[in-house]
Amino acid sequence: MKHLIPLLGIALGIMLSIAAPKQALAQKKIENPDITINVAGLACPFCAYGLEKKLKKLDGVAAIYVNIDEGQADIKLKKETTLAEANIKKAVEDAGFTLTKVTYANESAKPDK
Ligand SMILES: [Cu+2]
Repeated sequence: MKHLIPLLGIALGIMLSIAAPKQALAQKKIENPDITINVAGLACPFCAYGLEKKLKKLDGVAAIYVNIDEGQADIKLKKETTLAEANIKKAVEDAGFTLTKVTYANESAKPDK
């Protein structure tokens, strides 16, 4: 009976490891992202998926592309919207990671203040 729980854990792990990379692969690379962020702690497709989910909830976000190898995420915003660094930071931290850098590729994505 004692070994049943680890076994269940392994079975669940296998199921998730099959499902998660598919999620990650389903991501579409973003052409000309408005913002690129560097995130510390991204290790696997689960991380990428969790981060993507949090970032997508931010107002104005149209698309996210997480690159695990580079430790980066590209953000595409909806037209005529801006996204403050503080909001990005909060979403990244809520997902369990550390924001190390924010690069606004498109200055119009940056709020005035
Ligand atoms: Cu992970």
